[in-house]
Amino acid sequence: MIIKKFQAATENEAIMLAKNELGKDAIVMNIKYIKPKGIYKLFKKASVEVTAAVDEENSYTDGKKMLSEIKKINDNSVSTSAPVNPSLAKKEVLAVKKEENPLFSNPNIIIEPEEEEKKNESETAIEQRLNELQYLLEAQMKVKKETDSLEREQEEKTESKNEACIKLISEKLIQNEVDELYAAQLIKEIEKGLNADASVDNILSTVYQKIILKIGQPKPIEVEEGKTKFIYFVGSTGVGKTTTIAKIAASLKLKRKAKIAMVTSDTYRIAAVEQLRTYANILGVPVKVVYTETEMEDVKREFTGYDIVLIDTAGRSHHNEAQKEDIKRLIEAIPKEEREVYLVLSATTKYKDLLEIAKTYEEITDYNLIFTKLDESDCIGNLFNIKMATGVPLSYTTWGQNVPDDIGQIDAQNIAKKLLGGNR
Ligand SMILES: Nc1nc2c(ncn2[C@@H]2O[C@H](COP(=O)(O)OP(=O)(O)O)[C@@H](O)[C@H]2O)c(=O)[nH]1
Ligand SMILES: [Mg+2]
Repeated sequence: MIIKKFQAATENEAIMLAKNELGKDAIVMNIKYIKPKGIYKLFKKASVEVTAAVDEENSYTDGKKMLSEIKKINDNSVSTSAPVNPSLAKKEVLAVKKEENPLFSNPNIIIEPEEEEKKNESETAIEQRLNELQYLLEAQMKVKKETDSLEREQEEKTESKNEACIKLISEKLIQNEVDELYAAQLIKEIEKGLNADASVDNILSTVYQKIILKIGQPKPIEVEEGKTKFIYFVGSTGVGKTTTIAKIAASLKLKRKAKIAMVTSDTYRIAAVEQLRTYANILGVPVKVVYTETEMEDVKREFTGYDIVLIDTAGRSHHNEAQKEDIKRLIEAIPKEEREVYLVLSATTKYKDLLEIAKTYEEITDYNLIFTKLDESDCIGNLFNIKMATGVPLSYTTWGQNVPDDIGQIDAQNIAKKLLGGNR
């Protein structure tokens, strides 16, 4: 028996989702109406959660074969006869083409994107914390009001109530490592539009919405028909460039059916070339090693007709001028309109260093940002700080070593909730 929950705006939509995924034999076991609580009442609609079940034999249609083997490639210990956990079939699956690579035609190989489930769990936790913050703010405001002198003018009182609430929100942002400068900037911008008698709900949701606007829409890698895009990944050694390339390649290939090739210029360590080659082999995509920028001509010729060429680079020192020139030449070997650059930054790096790296790469090229290792850092204030400092588009975040699961497009709502909702 497979039991799964589906959420949608209406009961019918949720049942349709269940039938689409679990097949026509799915049985609805429970229907729950979910009303958003606390601050979420303001900007979230009520939804319906349907719990549906189906017998295992009926669960997935042909072609929805799965691939879990890829998860082991971080260890470089891939084997086509890896043991299989049948319970993984409970999860959502990705359709995989049975071509190019023997792994893809192995019916025993399972892919298990648990992302959604994990995200839901962590979102509930964040929502709880955000509600806690709201209650805390309200409680503190109440105490303040009670201790205010009765003789004071009403107008003065409401003004100081807003100020006190804003101060607490600002403290929360700073506690989550938002730079004081940007916290102050954010507050200044929202203060102007607030009524003197704004509720705590109202102030909190205004800040929340402002943060979302500041973070902006994600800028992911898009496949454009009839065009080969050359995507460079730059950044310091160990931040997760190669792993991120593997995650993106898997996602573009499996979900978007894109024709992918890989290139590495990280020839300083044999292990680095081998790491990329392993991922490329598993995904069944070609890989080419380049030693100088002149070889990018061969890359262009060889990969004509491909959708996306993902280019791994060596993590060079951003202090070293000669190395900066190397990377600049490599990038400029591809015309501007055919290339994109993604600067990979780790959430575990100190803000001062992140800022310096971001500024150095600004001198080399235009870029988009990827933040890795969110799982290793409690505070994501740095992500917000770097966005505010550079103004460049944010694209992806990664939160673990698992290929291909632990990556997603920047989720502004989630980040705003984390910035406001505490860091436990
Ligand atoms: N915890 C965690 N580890 C990661 C993440 N991304 C990559 N790593 C690990 O960081 C290490 C360096 O990654 P790698 O891709 O080789 O970095 P590169 O030198 O920039 O290419 C490896 O052990 C990866 O598994 C992430 O999002 N979270
Ligand atoms: Mg690497």
